Amino acid sequence: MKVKVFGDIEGGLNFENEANGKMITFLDYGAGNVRSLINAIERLGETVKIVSSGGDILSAEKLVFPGVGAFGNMMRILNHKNYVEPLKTYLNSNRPYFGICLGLQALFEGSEEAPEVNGLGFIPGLVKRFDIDRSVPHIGWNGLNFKQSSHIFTGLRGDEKFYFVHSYYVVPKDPAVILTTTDYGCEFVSSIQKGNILATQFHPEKSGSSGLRLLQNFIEAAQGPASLDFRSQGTRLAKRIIACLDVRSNDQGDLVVTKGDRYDVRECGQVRNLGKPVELARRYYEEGADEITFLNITGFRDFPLEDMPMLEVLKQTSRNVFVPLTIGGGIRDYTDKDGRRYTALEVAAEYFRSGADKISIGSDAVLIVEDYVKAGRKSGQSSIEEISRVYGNQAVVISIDPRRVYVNSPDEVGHHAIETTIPGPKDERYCWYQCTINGGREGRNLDAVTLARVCEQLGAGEILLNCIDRDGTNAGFDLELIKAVKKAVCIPVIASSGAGCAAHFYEVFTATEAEAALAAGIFHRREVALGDVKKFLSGKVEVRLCRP
Ligand code: 1PR
Repeated sequence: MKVKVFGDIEGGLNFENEANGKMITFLDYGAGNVRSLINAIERLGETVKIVSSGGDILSAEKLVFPGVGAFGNMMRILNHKNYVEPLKTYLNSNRPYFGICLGLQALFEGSEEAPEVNGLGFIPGLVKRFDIDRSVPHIGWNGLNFKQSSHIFTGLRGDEKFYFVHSYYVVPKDPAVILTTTDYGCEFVSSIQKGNILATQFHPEKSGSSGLRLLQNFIEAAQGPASLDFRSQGTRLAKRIIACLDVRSNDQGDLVVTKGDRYDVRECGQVRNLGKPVELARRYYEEGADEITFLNITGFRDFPLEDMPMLEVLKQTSRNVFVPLTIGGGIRDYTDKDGRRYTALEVAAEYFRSGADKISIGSDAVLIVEDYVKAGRKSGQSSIEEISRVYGNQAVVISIDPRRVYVNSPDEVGHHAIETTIPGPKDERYCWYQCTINGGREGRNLDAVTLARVCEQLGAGEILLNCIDRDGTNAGFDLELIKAVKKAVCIPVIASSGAGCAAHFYEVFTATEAEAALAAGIFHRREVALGDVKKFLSGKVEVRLCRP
């Protein structure tokens, strides 16, 4: 470790330097997961110094500015901390700068996301929202069309993919600054360079070994060949393969990865133990997982901020795993035994600080939507609204745990019912998908389609669509459920539950428009390796293949 955490100032991480030598100055304005980027830089052997005053910016040798969250919030904090003028001075001095995501957007004059706030104005142009016939946010692994050469591409092949997560993109007035573009419903600018000022819309710290290489090139000012293809061939967003780790304490008190059969995780009375969370996450990263999801499956009855091992799992995982991490379980308002009230936002903040890129909300989302349906309007204060306001929509995933309820006619219930090709036990031809809470223990009077639709309106950025009927069965994904939910929302949908072989992934990606597919049991039991799923899909479906 080159840095030591000793506190927490205004929501940001505060680090004390322990070593001299090469120093990367790091601008953390206190939103989202910056731990991963610090871990990535340390992994490359560097020391990180966190900016705590405008003077730190002015004296920096190399400045890295990661941005997560919302443009307006970011600029307000930069203004409040008096960082804007030092940043402008630093940029004008042409010293090395690496901006990531909002750290790219901040360089521009302003953004449609917050028209009332000025950007740094270093690069003439604006930031615009995607207006495309595709799911927004643009989430996942996409490629680069190279417009010019740069030392940051040294050693990279031309066809590698990087992790994007954003709803806005930059439009520079001067095309000479464009390094790469990416295609997603339109061709947008995915990285820029002006002298020593570099910035990417994608997240190198979340882009596996390709991203680490790019960061290393920036840090070392690398010189050397890159096998780049300057013919613009177009890029495609990859379908994501996600490994899911359901985590809980077993009867001996050890935190284990478990796996249910239709949500029942016990076998002969004992909680199934399929491995250790940190080790398994690392294995899946090395096998090529595009994301890792941890679900604290007893979070509904425990309080996550007292569940330090889970936070520790995230911290340890983010040291070695450089793809996005999602964490779910217990994200809701909570009052502890001493009567202190914690908001869901505070719980989420702790997860982000510990290394999560996204949080997923299960039970609380159902209760929020029930209230919304009853009141006929938004409260403006739900966990979904509050967390997405501070950390951005892309950081909020809704985990749905539905089960089929069969009916003879769609008019029999006031829910979104579908005609099904899998008839019910009494030969019923219709079903609706009932939402459940508390790990499937309690069914509610709400259907999954309505839940997904309302959560999108409240600010959720993605749907993790489980299915209790298929969970742990190896029978394949519930395609009818996925199609019904996908049709109702514009945000990405992760298909989950039931994967039993590589062909099931092909099926879900060709029969539905799901952007990602998640599996647990087949990977934990080593029935199919994650890398083999990718190999099977390669050439048939766009996937990210890892660097050897
Ligand atoms: O309600 O906000 O506290 O969140 C709790 C979270 O824990 C929810 O996301 C809920 O889905 C999850 N959860 C609760 N109980 C269980 C359980 O299994 N008893 N796990 C549970 C849900 C479902 C999937 C699973 C896929 C793939 N696990 O995530 O990984 O079904 O499995 P497969 O490939 O083996 O078929 P809150």
